[in-house]
Amino acid sequence: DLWEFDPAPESADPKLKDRYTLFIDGKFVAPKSRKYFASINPATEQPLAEIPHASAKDVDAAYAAATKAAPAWATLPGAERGKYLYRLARLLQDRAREFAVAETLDGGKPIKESRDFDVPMAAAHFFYHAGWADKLAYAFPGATPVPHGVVGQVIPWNFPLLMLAWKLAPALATGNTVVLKPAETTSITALKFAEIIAEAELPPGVVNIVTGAGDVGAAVVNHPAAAKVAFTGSTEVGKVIMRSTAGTGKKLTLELGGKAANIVFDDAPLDQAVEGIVNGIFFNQGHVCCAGSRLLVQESVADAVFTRLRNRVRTLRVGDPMDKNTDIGAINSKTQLDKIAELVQAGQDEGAELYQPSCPLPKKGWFFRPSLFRGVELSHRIAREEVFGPVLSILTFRTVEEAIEKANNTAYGLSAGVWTDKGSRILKMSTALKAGVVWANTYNKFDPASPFGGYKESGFGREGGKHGLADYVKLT
Ligand code: TXE
Repeated sequence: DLWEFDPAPESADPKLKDRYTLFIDGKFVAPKSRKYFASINPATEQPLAEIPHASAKDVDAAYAAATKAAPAWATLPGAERGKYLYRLARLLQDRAREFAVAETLDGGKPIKESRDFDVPMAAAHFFYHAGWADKLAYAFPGATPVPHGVVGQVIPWNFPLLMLAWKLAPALATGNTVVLKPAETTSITALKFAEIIAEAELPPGVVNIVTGAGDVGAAVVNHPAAAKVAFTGSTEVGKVIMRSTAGTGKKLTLELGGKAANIVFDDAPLDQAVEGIVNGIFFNQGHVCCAGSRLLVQESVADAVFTRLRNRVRTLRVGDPMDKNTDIGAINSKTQLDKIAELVQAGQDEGAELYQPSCPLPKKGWFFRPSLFRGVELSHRIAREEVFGPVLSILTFRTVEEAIEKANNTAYGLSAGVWTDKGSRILKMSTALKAGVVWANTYNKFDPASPFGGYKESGFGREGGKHGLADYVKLT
C-alpha cells in the first residue's frame, strides 16, 4: 500500500480539505515530525491544504532512497530513461487542467497563464530532455558524461511546477537521482507531481519530494549525500548556500534574483514595445526573476512611450486569478505584498513619480495595482533592488553608450530586452549587456532548448538546452 496515513497528527485542522504526504522511496508517507502547515490561497486568504513539514529524519530517508536508487538509474540505457521522461510529460498533459487550477489556487497566478504557459512549458521540458537521454554522447563529443549521483534541489514559489520541471528533467535525463524541496507557499503541484511519478512507475527513490520551510531547504542543501545542489530563489539565500557548500566538493548552480533592463530605442515599433514592456513587468504579477523591471527609454520617445503605457495599464484587469480574463492575479504571500508596498513607498519617498490606475481591487486576498514610476534615478532603491511585484521603474537615456552603461549598472545580470529596428544594434547590445539572456523585440520568450541563467549576483550555471545538461554531469 502506497498510502501511509497518520490518523490524527497534532496540528491537523479539520477545516482543511486535503492533507498531503511526502514522497520518499516511491511511497507517499506522513512526515516523521507529524507536523503540517497550511497552504493558503492568496486570492481568498483561505487555507487550501495541509502540507507536511519534513523533519531532518525525513530528509535523511529521502537521501537514503536516492542513494540506493542511484547506481541502477545511472546505468540504465539512456533510451529507457527517456521513456520514463516521455511518460512524465504525457501524464502531465493528461492532467493539465487539474494542474493549472491547482497552480492558480495555490500561487495566485492568472489561470490563463498557468493553463497556457506553466503547465505546457513544464511538459515541454520533460519532452525536450527525454530526447537527450539517449544522445548524451553527442552533447559532449570526445568525453564520457557521468552523472553526479544524488542531486539536492530547492525551488521557489513563482513558477512552482515549471521550476520543478526545469530541475527534474535534466537531472533525470543525465542519470542523477533527486531530493527536491518546493517552496513553502506553493507545494501542492509538486506533491501532485509525485502522483505522476508513481503512475509513471519510476523506480522507487529516483525522485523524492520533501516539503517544509527554509530549514528543510537547508537540510536538503547540506546533506552529505548530495553530490550536486541546484537552487533557484533569492540572492540572499543563494549566498548562504554558496558559503555552506564551499569546500564540500558539491557541484553548485544558482539561479537568483534580477533587475533586468528593457531598453527601448527611438526607432523601435512603439506599439509592439509597449506590449513587450507590459508583458515584461506584469506577467505573473512581476514575480519573475527575469522581469523587465527597469524600463530604459530613449529620451526623444519617452513621453510617447509613457502615454501609451499608461493607457495600456488602465485596461489591465486585476483580480480573481481563476477568472479567464484576469491579467494580474494575487500576490503570492502577505510577506511579498508587504515587501512590494514598502519598496513602492520608498520610491515615492526618494522622489520618483508614481502612477497607478484606479481599478478596484477585491476586498479579500493579497492584490497590488500595476504601478509605473517615472523620474527614477539609478541610485533609487526601486532601480537597484528586486521588487518582485507589478512595479516598473522608468529611466531615460540619450545615447547607445548611456543605455549600455545604465543597463549594466546593477548587481544583477539575468536578462535584458532591446527594442530597435536596427539589426546591427541588436548584435552590439547582445554582447555589451552583461546579462545571461538578451531578448530582441520580444520579452519573456522561453524555450526548453535555450539556456537560461545569470551573470554576477544573478547566479551561475545554465538551465535548458545542451548547456543545461553540462551542470548535471562530470566529464571523464
Ligand atoms: O525566497 P527564498 P523568498 C526573491 C524575490 C523575493 C525574495 C524573497 O525578490 O521577494 O527573493 O523571497 C528555500 N537554505 N526571489 O523569501 O527564501 C525556501 O524554502 C536552503 C527571486 O520566498 O530564497 C524556498 O523553497 N533553502 C527568485 C526557496 O528557498 C532555503 C524566486 C526560495 O525562497 C533557505 C523567489 C536556506 N537557508 C524569490 N531559506 C527567483 N530568482 O526567481 C529558504 N530556502
